[in-house]
Amino acid sequence: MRKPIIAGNWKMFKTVAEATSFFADVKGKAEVEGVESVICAPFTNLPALVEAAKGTSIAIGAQNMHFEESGAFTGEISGAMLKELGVQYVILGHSERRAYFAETDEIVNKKTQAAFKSGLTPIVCVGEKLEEREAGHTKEVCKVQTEAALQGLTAEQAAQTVIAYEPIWAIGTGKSSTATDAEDVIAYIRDVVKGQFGEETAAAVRIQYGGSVKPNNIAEYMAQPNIDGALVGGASLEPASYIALVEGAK
Ligand code: G2H
Repeated sequence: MRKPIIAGNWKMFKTVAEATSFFADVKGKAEVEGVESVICAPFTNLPALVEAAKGTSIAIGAQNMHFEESGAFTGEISGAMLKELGVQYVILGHSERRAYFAETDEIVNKKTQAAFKSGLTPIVCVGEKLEEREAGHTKEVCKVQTEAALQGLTAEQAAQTVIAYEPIWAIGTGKSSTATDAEDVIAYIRDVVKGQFGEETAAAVRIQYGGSVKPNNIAEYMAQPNIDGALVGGASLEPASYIALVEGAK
């Protein structure tokens, strides 16, 4: 009953010309019935991608936004600005933003609430660092981050949120979490949502795995009962690879 969702996180890759060429290659192919396909691109690509995606089933997402609606925040973009373009999703609290741009759980929570206010669906990232994993704190870290990110939402909003479990040590390193390890943590995160919002919300919320997902390992993750798709960086940048990921999520 939960629709699988593949989201490409392009990070700081692709010019507008490269993005439109990519889209022309995946149009009609990275569109599989029963799978939601989302491309989260740099801000500069969003108008062209939203235009290109018209009439397709591919949704366009951003990778960040500010929590305020407007104001003196040089260099920032608001949820309303994204919504006006036709953007539907926004990645929030990615570990790269937490690590390099000092995003705290409190900031991620403000952004999650602001995303809903603007009519955007947040893809909220949680996940542990290598030292936290080695110290046996994986679940505790994910619990704290998940509860903080969802705090103040209605149960309905929480159910619509997409959570991406991304163990930081597996991001862009080629070291992926095994599917059974990822399932164990993701099932736990679902339990955390149950504690916070109840059984119905927990059963509805989609939880992705992220971290070195590739066409050759997507099936293993999708075979797990609690894994509802993937947030994919590197392997989402090539059209053939992105198409294979969407097909693999069926
Ligand atoms: C994790 C992931 C996408 P990659 O950051 O969010 O990237 O698939 O390159 O590990």
